[in-house]
Amino acid sequence: MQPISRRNALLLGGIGAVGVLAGGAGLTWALTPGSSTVTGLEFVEPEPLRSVNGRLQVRLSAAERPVQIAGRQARALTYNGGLPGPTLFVRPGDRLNVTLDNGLRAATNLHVHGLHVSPQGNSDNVLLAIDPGTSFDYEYRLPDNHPPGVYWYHPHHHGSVADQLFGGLYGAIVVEDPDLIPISRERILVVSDISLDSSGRVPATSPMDRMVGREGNLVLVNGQLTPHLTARPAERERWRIVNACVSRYLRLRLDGQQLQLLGIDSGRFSSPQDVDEVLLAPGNRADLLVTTAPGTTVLRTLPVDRGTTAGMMGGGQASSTGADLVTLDVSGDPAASPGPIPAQPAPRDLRTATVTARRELTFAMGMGMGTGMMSFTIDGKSFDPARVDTTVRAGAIEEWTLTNTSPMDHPIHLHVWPMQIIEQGGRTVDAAVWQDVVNVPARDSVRVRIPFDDFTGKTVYHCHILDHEDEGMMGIIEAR
Ligand SMILES: [Cu+2]
Repeated sequence: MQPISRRNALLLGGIGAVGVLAGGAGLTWALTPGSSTVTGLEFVEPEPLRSVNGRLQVRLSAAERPVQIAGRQARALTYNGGLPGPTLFVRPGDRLNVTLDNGLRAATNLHVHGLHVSPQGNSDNVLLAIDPGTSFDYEYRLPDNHPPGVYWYHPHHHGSVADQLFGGLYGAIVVEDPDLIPISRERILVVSDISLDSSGRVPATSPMDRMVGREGNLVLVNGQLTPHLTARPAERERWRIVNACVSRYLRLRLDGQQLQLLGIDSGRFSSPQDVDEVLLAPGNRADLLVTTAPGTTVLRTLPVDRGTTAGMMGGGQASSTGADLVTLDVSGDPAASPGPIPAQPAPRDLRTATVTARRELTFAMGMGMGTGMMSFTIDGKSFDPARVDTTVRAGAIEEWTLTNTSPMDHPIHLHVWPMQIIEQGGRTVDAAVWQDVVNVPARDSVRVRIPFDDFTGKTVYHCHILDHEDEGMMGIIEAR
C-alpha cells in the first residue's frame, strides 16, 4: 500500500465528508484500515482495438460490473467490464461496426462524438433507444477525407445521458493521421469524474446538482486516480486527452514541460501552438505534444469559474474544482531528437465563404411554470423528440449566433458537423479554429459557421453539461 501523503489524507478527508452525508456507515468505511484511497499506480490505458484493411468490428457490452477505483471496490457502469471502454483506432475511409449489447437496467444507445458520419439509420443515430437485454448493430462509414484527431463514444439516450456517463460509460476513438508525426510514444488520457458512496456505488444526484451540473469528487484518468508516468528527457509524447466529465471543465497545466497543441476536437492548427494551459469544456478533446524536461511534475486541472446559479434556490458560484490528474517523472539519459514536425495541411477557412443562411439560437434558464424547477431551453423550448427545431439545406454554409442569456456557461455541441468559430468574446477570431463543442459564456454570445456537407437526416445540438441536456437543453436539426 502507498504511504498516506498529505494529499491522500486530504482526499480521505473529502471522502469522509461524503460518508457523513451518506450516513454513519461512510465514516466507518473511511476510517477502516486498508481501505484508504490508492493513488500513484502505474498509468494504464484502455485496451486498443485497431482497424485492419479498412474494417473494425467491435462488441461493446454495457453493464454494471464490480471494478476497482482508487483502490476501492466499486460498482460502475462499464463497456466490456472496465472503464473507460476500449480505444477504437480507425483511419479515414474505414468502416466501423459496433454491436452494442445493453446489459443495463435501462435503455441506452451510442453516440460517436465528433465523427463526421451519417446521423441516419444504424449510423450515428441518437434518436434510437436500445432496450435492456437487447443488442443493436451500428455501422459508421468514415469519409475518405475524414479529419484525423481524437473523438469519443458514449450513450446519448435523452434523460439518462448524465447518469450513464457519470456511471462510467465512455471510451476514446482515434482517427489516425495520414502522415505520421514523429513521436516517442502516444498516450490516451480519458479524463472523467465520478462520486462513490460508502458502499462503492454511485449515489443519486440531487436536483440542485442536476441544475448546476454534477461534478464527481474523484477525477480519474483512464479510470485511475492520479496515476504515475515515467519518461526520459527530450522525448516527444503525444497526449490525446478526452474530457469525458459530465459537467466539469478542465483547465490543464503541466508546469515545467513544453506543451504544443496540435488542435482541439477535429480542428487542427496549421502549425502546433505553444501553450501553457489547455481549456477543455465537457466533450472537448486536446491533441497535445509534450516535450519532456527532467524533473517531477503533475498534470493538474485548475479551478474554472463557469458562472453562478443566481435565481436558483441557494444560488451561488458554479465552479469546476481543481484536481491532480497524473504525475510525470522525467529522468535518465536524454532521448535522441524525434525530428521535426511536418507541416500540417492548412485548415479549411469559412471566414470569407458565402453564407447561405443566418440564425440565432438562444440558450436560457428560467423557472419552470408551476414546478419550482429550473427549465433549460433553446429558443424558449425544452427538447421534444417529435419536433424538428431547425431545418437546413444539405450543402449550406450557415452562420449561427449562439446566445446565452443565463448566468452559467453552456458548452454547445452540434453532432455530425464541426463548427468554425468566427467571433468570440466580442472579437473576431483571426485564425481558422474548428471545434465540435463551443463554450458560450454566461450572458455572452459566440458566432460560428457550419458547412452542412455530405449527410442528410435528423440529429441534435445541445448543451454538453449533460445534466442540462437531460433537463431539456437540446434541439433537433434536420438537413435535407
Ligand atoms: Cu448547459
